[in-house]
Amino acid sequence: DNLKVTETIRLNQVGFYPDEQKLAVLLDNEQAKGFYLLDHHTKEIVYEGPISSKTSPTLSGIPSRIADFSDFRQVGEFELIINGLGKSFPFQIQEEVYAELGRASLKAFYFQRASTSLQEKEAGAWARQMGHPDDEVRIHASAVSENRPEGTVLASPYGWYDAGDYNKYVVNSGITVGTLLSLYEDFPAYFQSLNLNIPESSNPNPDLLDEIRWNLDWMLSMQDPDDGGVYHKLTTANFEGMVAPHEATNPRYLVAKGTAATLDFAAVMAQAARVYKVYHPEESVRYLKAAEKAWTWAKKNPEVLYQQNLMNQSYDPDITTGAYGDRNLQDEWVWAAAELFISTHNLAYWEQLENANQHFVLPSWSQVSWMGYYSILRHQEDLELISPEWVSTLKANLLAEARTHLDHAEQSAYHTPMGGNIKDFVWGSNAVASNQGILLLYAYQYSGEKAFLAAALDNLDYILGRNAVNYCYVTGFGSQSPQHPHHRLAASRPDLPPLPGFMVGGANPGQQDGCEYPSKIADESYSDVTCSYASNEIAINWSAPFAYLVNAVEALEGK
Ligand code: 9MR
Repeated sequence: DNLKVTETIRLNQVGFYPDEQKLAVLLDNEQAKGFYLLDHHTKEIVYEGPISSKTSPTLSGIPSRIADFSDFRQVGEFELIINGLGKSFPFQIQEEVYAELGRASLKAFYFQRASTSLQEKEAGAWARQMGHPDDEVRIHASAVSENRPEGTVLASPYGWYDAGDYNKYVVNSGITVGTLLSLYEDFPAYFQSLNLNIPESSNPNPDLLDEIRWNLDWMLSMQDPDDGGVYHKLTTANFEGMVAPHEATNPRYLVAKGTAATLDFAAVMAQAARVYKVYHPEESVRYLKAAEKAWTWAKKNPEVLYQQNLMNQSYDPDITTGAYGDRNLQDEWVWAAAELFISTHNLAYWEQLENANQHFVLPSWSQVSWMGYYSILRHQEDLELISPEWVSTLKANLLAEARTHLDHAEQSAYHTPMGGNIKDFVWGSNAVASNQGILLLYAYQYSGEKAFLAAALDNLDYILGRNAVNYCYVTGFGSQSPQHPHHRLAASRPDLPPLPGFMVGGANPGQQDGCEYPSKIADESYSDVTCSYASNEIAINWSAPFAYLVNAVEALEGK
């Protein structure tokens, strides 16, 4: 019992399914040959196994070896011991081992709600006053039009705070909502009974759909009803201090309409139109009209890029918050056309898709073509109009890309697809790991090959602790998780633990925040300090793919 936890053993700090792969990684130059598992409560030895003889170096050059206990299927709580080194963090082996994590990852969106107070019944210790009513938002000089001249004040309430900051950005909201609606469309049965304990939980509709509506309602108000164009963002001129929502009261503005925001809006509204048809038929009609109107605006304004620095030179006030300034909109056209085509079967949208680039590109806020392609594959049976060759090219591209990730897992020090390419370590790298996981789950479902499911779980293991920093990157879960996320809701309540269920951005050698980091190595570039917005912020577009991965795995595995 006097064994100390050792930093040399890295594993998923939450746990494993009884019937799936279970790996730990040992980082050490020594000669340990074997490991054993202890029951965390009785301290009995329940399993013994060898450590692999094969080593592969980490990015910092330490040899890593694998302890594989996949064939240990007993449920309970355990720790892994290596004689002479110490023990691992404790972990569970259970059916539904990620059920609570899955709910928390979605409840996180409720915590991000703008324009409302949170009550103790739902928010517990994190109950808070109403902030950002957004009932009087000013039109920014970059957004004035004939129908909305200078001095216009509008209401644009609700929505989720984007991230650690309190602004609301359509482009980033777009991929977030698209990812969550896709989660629902892929596993509708799972969400019929999933209770998130939100204010709408007592109504008969799935809580996930109620939560998403909070943001859809806001997005609708970002469209100019006269011409269908969509404003890029609703924001203060500059980032506010690390204060509570009700203390962040600087004026907020609707900023410039743009084609990226308008197409992302069109995609999301078209998808929402079909998802909400049964639950909210009238809203569904509204969503589709909004989507079509946005498309029409985009057709007339196909290349209006959001260029924050250039365009604000002559504007007052200057806007310095998140830019989400995409320079290439080909993928936004694909996503919008795909969702509109699926929801309407109108051939005009198919024409936009027919000759589009079908190469696989991992989704991110600026790369959304595969948001559309995933949807087409999901609905392929209802779309007789499409040529079978076109669909099989898509599927082949998806599977080929997924296979490269199997190779990456084989070769990498942590046995994870994540990090197989050094370029995976961007700002928000944990969302890269999550989105790779989503790709791998699709590959599993389209091929039936279990290796893809195992690789998706490898990336989940990465996020939950089998990584170069020994962190479970999700607040409130695991033995060592972020304590100081760059998150105004958390930083303004230093008396409380961080709000739970949020995955932070993760390792990012760019280190653009200039904070102190423990290392310059790509996968070690993580710093658990409030200062570090480039590695330790939370964001809705990272929460969404993480929530997809965890909940999809539960939906597929759950008994
Ligand atoms: O996630 C965004 C990342 O891809 C960009 O490199 C970075 C710098 O522009 O911005 C990130 O998004 C931030 C946004 O601009 C403002 N809210 C917080 C977001 C997460 O850090």
